Amino acid sequence: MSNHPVTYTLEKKDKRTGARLGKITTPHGTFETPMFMPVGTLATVKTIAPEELEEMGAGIILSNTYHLWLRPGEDLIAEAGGLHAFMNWDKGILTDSGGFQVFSLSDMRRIEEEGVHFKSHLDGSKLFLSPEKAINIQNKLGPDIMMSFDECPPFDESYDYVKKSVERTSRWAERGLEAHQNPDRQGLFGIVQGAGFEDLRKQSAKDLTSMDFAGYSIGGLSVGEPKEDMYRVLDFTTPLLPEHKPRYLMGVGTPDALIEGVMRGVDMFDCVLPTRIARNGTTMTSKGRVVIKNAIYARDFRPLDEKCGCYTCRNYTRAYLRHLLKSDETFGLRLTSYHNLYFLLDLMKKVRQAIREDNLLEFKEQFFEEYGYNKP
Ligand code: PRF
Ligand code: ZN
Repeated sequence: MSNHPVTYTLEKKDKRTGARLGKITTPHGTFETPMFMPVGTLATVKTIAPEELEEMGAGIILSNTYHLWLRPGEDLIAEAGGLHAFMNWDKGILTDSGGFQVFSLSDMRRIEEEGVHFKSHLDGSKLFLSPEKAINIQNKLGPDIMMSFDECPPFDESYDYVKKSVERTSRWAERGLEAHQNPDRQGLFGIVQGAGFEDLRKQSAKDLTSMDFAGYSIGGLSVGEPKEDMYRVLDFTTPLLPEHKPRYLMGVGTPDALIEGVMRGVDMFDCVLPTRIARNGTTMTSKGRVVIKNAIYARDFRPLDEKCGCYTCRNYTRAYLRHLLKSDETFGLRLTSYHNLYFLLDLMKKVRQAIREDNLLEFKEQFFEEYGYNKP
C-alpha cells in the first residue's frame, strides 16, 4: 500500500443508516464529508468567482479533462502553473477523466481495447483518448484528484455487453494506474461500473479494490434509470468499497438523491444541475423548485427562499430576479447560480450536522416533506 496524497478520515458512522461523517485531505486543503462539488467544466464554475465559492463553503470543485484538453489544452494550463494557478483557486480540484464526456457529447465513436476514437464536439475533428492519454493530460492539469478512464454504458445495455465493458474498464484502470506520473501529489480514483447487474458491480468493485487507488467512484448511475434502480445499486455497491477511502457518486445532484446517497455511505457528489438550471431560471429552495420567470413572481417582493442565508436571498427579491432573467441580464444568472450552489452546499452542511447529532432520518423526513417529495 502506497501513501496516497488524498486521504479519508472516518469520524463517525451513523447507527441507523449507512451514512458516514468524515474528512478528506488533499494537497490543497481538507474538506468535510459528505460534500457536494460544484462543477467548473472549463476551469470556471459558470458566473461564480473563486472567492464566492470559498464564501459558500466549497472545499473542492470538479473540472473536465475532455473540455480542457480540447480548449485551451493541457500544455497551456501546465505552462500557467497548473489548473489551480490558472483559475486562481487554491482549494481542492477533481477532474473527470473524459471517459463519460466522450460518451455523452460526441456522436460518432468507436471503442477499442486501446481506447476510444471519436469526433470533437467543437469542430468534428477526429480524436482518440486512451487510459494513458487521459492520465497524462490530468498529470499536466494538476488536479488533486484524477479519475480513471472508464466506459459508462447505458443503464439498459445487455448483460453480455456490460460484462465485457466492465472487464475492459478494469484493464483500463490498471493501465491508468501504471501511467500515473505523479502519485505523491495527485490521488487517482478507480470507477466502479456494471449498470444494474449486481454480480458485475461486485466484479468491478473486486477488480478495482485489488488495485491501490486513492479512492473509489461509483459511475454508470444517474444516467436516466429510475431512482429506485440507483438506490438499489448503491445498496449493494458501497459496502464493497474500502472503509478508509473516499467514495464518490458521479453526476448526482438532486437534493433527494444526495440524501439517499449519503444514507448509503457516499462521501462525495458532483452535478451540473444547480448551475445549469439556475441559468434558465430554475431555483432550488427549501419549499421545492421555484421557476423564477413565472408571472406569479412579478410582484413578489420576498426573498427567493426565506430560509436561505445566501447573498442572493439576503439582498434581492423574487420580483427583481424575475426581471433580470426575463431581460437576459447576466447579473440574474449570477444570483440564481449563487443561490443554487449555496443551497446544495448548505444542505450537505445540514446533513453532516444531522449525522453528528444522530438525527439524519428525522432530518430527511422533514426536508422531503417541506421540499415536496418526488419533486427534485
Ligand atoms: N464515469 C465518468 N464520469 C461520470 C460518470 C461515469 O460513469 C457519470 C455517471 N453519472 C457522471 N460522470 N468517468
Ligand atoms: Zn439563497
